[in-house]
Amino acid sequence: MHSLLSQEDLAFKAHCEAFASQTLAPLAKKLGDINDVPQELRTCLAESGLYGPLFPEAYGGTGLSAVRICLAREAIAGVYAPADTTLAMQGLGGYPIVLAGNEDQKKKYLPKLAAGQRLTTFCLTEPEAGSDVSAIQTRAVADGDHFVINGRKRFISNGFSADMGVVFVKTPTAEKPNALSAFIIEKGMPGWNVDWRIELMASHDIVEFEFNNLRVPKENLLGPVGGGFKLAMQTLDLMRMSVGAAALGMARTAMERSIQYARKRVQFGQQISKFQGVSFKLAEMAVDIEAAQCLVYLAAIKKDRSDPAASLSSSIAKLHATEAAFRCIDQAIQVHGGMGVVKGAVVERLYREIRPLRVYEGTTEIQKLIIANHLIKQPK
Ligand code: COS
Repeated sequence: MHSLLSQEDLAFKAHCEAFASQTLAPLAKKLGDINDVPQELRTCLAESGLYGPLFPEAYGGTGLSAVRICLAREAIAGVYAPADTTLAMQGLGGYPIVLAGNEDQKKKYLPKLAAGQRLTTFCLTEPEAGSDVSAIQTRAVADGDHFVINGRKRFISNGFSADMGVVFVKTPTAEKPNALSAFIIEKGMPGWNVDWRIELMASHDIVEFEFNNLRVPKENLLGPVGGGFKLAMQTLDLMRMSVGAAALGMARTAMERSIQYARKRVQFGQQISKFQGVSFKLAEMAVDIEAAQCLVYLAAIKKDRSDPAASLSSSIAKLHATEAAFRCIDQAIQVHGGMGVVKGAVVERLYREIRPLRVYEGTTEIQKLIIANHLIKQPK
């Protein structure tokens, strides 16, 4: 598996793992369940070097690298999910600017995001537009040298803590009534309003925005009018594989904990790892994890090579890795028995944390739709 990665990527992987165990794990213990991004976590991530692969070198990053984004998420997600969410949101909110920003926008925003001085978010989902992105109802209307945005954006991760974001809104024209456009928005703009702090099954900074006459300068239009749908899809193409990487990290933590527990727990006069019913579960986890790792790394390598099949592979990796991780964590609880369902147990926490990954950035069913569309469209 490691032979898929370059020496430099392996060194980055080791760096991420050391950061996760030596710096992040103690901070996770101290901060516990959080539904915002406290300053300590901001500083810790800013100093970690993990934002680097999200941004080109010219704008303060270490060079865009899907492989390294995945390695970073794999290393930290099983240790502290809120840190992983913050890293992911910096990608979801930053990558549209990398892709479609003009020089002024890139210079203004990207170095601060790369340095972790500002946190960003990605405002796509709405109450009536989740899987069906084209059903977005939030609208932008031109008004002098501004656009005025009205509407609601639901399930916006890091929405409470974010200093800025990228929002996707309808900008209908006679020829394209469903055209979407993207804008860079900033906290403090008149009309930026967090209406509802949503509580999820696992702790998470996630909100619903109500944009009430949000006034956005025209220079904050990101890419062309009508270019929003493709920009959102291209961003998800990169980030979905990294959801798979996060799931992989969570599954690995669950397997490691299960191995430790099965070795030490004694029942019927022997370690439970000696029972096939238990050891086979560990074997099945290892198979699931290795397959997920292959798919995630393959998708990321394709992305970094600008292979047109990267979008298909990203959906395959996300689908398999999140489903496999859910199976692994469920089995990990089974191995732990009663101790697995005690509130605060690592596998209990992972069980709550993994579940949303099968939903967000496109449900498993949406990934199947995308995969099937690719297959059907492929020339014979
Ligand atoms: N990259 C570039 N362009 C893309 C693209 C991609 N990955 N996917 C689609 N497009 C283009 C298509 O080529 C098509 O272009 P033309 O109009 O020029 O032909 C256009 O976008 C519309 O594509 P399509 O007809 O496939 O759009 P649909 O409305 O059927 O939606 C899905 C497609 C379902 C794939 C999309 O809505 C989706 O990804 N939904 C899930 C959204 C999601 O992940 N939500 C979670 C929110 S983030 S937490």
